[in-house]
Amino acid sequence: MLNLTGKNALVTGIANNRSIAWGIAQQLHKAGANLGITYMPDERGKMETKVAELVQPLNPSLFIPCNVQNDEQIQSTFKTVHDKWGKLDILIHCLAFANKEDLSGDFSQTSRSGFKTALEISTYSLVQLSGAAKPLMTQGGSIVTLTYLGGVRAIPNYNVMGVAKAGLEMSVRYLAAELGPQNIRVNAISAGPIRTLASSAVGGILDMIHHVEQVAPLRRTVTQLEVGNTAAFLCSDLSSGITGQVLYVDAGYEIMGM
Ligand code: NAD
Ligand code: 0WE
Repeated sequence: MLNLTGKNALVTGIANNRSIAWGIAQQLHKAGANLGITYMPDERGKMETKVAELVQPLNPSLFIPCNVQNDEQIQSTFKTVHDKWGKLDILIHCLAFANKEDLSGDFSQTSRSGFKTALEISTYSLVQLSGAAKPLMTQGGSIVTLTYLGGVRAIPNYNVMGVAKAGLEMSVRYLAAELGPQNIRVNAISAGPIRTLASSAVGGILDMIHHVEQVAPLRRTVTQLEVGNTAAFLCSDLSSGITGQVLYVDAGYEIMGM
């Protein structure tokens, strides 16, 4: 049975009720995990209010601002986890960002600063959060991140985010190799396209979803809750032998050649 009672889970990346991280948080809660939620702070505190209201039914015992571009916020996030929980069992990394101008047009025109931004927020953040989580995962642990097929195939307009996801997937392997001896497992879920805040800001996402509905073996897209169930599996003892892997939760789309 999938049982996460007694497990402390830190979930990043909830922006609204369409976020993949929200689907994951709900399934971890359902499996009995004790939740800590981080959110991306903004000047007016709108995000804090919105996310706090959304997650309230899941009774999170921690609610912490954490912009991954800010070293102090990362440090203080894990200090809070240490002080309030003592140990951490589960880390969900569910965030990405590239400048909008770098998600269309010619990849060769990506600026140095746009390349840096995408890889800092979308790739380096997994390395940094994992490094901070490592000393707190004293009873082993599970780290799960979200990736996309655009990290292994050239998908129109995904551009610099594809490079960031390729780096993310390789970071999963190096982290798994490093943290395995401490019984910390590190895996990625490669989700098919889902309408979220991030994806809806991308031109042509509806056409992509329509394409997947025609081609994927299951003839549909996947939901945030399906991704959440796979995340719960990867965080549970049911997956105790799996580490360093990229699991496709994409209605089978990845296997198709045409
Ligand atoms: P989303 O917009 O709901 O989530 C993205 C999150 O990233 C937001 O919560 C945002 O606040 C956070 N974020 C951005 N910059 C940040 C920073 N500097 N510090 C901290 N947090 C920051 O969109 P989503 O689609 O749920 O994306 C979540 C993850 O899923 C991403 O890694 C994305 O690449 C991946 N993914 C999405 C899809 C899809 O089609 N939606 C498919 C495969 C993988
Ligand atoms: O990883 C993603 C989304 C990543 C993303 C989206 C945005 C839009 C708004 C990162 N940064 C930003 N920055 C913004 O300003 N996905 C897997 C969803 C997605 O994004 C695409 C896709 C798909 C699918 C972009 C181009 C083509 C396909």
